[in-house]
Amino acid sequence: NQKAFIFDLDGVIVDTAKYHYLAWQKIANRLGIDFTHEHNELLKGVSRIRSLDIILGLGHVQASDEDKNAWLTEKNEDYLSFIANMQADEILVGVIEVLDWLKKKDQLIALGSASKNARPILEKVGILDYFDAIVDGNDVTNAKPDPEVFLMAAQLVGKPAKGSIVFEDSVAGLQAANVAGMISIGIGDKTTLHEAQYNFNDFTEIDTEFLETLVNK
Ligand code: G16
Ligand code: MG
Repeated sequence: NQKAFIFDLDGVIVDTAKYHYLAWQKIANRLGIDFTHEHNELLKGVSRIRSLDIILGLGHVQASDEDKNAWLTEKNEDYLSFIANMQADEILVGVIEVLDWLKKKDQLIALGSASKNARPILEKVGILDYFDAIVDGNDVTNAKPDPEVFLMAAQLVGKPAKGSIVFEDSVAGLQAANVAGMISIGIGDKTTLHEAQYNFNDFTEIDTEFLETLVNK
């Protein structure tokens, strides 16, 4: 048996949410918008442009397209400087063990991320070669919770949606996986991620016995 195992990036493979937060906070603060860690939860799995709209909405700030474009560019430049020196030690716990097991069992591994910076991040942390397919924010037209990103990933590795597995840390991402008819696995807080079919706090809680059942489903 061979299945497509599709991984989200931010919050699943690496903890880049903190860098997104720092970059957005700088812009929010300048505009006098209070942008807390709780607010940052709203941006998980959400595209860059939609993230800015959410932040501006929090502060009831109206802006021209010109201003918005300038802020989007600034945010990404700051984000790029934060991720510039990322290394393997920023891979979240248990991820490598799961990737290694899947490779050993000849399973298909794909990335399904909203980020336009996904490839350079995988490269920096040294795990690009594990992936049989990568679908990121540059490839899709419809952002999560639209299932496009995951459907494209399964298609690229030649597997049907049914039986494909998605690891996600965001509500929007889990909704996308469920709409796609895939097996959704929430990584993180179970209460927030109650729409997942299975929940784990992190990858150290996922044992090979469970992975084996997914392969044989
Ligand atoms: C990620 C993050 C989001 C971020 C989005 C776009 O998605 O969770 O917070 O806004 O990518 O990132 P970028 O600005 O780098 O294109 P995912 O799907 O990997 O969790
Ligand atoms: Mg994520």
